[in-house]
Amino acid sequence: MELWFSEPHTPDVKLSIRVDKQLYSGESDLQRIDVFESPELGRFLVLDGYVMLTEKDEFIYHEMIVHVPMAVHPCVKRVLVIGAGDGGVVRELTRYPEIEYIDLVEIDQQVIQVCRDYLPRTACKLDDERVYIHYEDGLKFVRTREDEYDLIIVDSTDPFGPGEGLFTKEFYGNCYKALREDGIMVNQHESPFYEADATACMRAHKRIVESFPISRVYQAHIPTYPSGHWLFGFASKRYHPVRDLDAARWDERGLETKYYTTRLHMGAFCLPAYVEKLL
Ligand code: AG3
Repeated sequence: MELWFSEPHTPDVKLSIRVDKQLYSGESDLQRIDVFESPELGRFLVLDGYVMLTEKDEFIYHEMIVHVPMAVHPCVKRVLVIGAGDGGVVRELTRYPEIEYIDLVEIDQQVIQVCRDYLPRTACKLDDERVYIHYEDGLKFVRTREDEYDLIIVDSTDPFGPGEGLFTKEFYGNCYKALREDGIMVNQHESPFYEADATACMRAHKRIVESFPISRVYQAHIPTYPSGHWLFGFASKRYHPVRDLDAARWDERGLETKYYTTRLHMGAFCLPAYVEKLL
């Protein structure tokens, strides 16, 4: 018998992935957590029925959410990561020796445990000595911080359920306060393609525009997310994401990447006409 996992992307469109076996299934206090093994996409993590990552394409998301701000800011030492219990963001960040510490704020302890157990490729750097894990609501955590971080990365779920608060004006305002005078905030911004997602994404974008002097949107192609066309928000107090990109400095590091390049970085901020119109 064939086993398939399906995620509805709209009431009329689904993504289906053939599954070899289910490695984990459980309920935390906050959500349902599943991990499957699949022939085409490797292992994949599902929260409340939505695919969070697959081993085959997570590099795209994690490289784009980390290397874009890291190639712009001249010296990142203190980083706050919200969500991201799978460890993918932390894995990419720990490749930068100048980073002194990373506060990882994940609301669901069980997500981290399941990822440690079943997704070693993303969870592999969660024990790095610079990483401090806080099991807290990111919304509350940022309220208590001021003028501390060079970079905040918001790796949330979709804008409903446990991640909802991470798309609010209050949250973005507190992130602004928690950043130092030249800090950058990057967040995952959903897809512009299907109407319901696009509406959520535009609402969030408007709130960011109101909270930060510089705010731009960039894109990547992530095959397993709804429509495959994914956006990220870049919000900043001082640096412009393209004019302040120091490509020579980043290229000199010699970091090996599978998706991100400084050439692609510049193009990623050029958006399709229909997306420009939405913003
Ligand atoms: N966080 C954003 C995933 C959103 C996917 N949405 C969906 N499948 N409907 C990804 C976490 C990776 N660290």
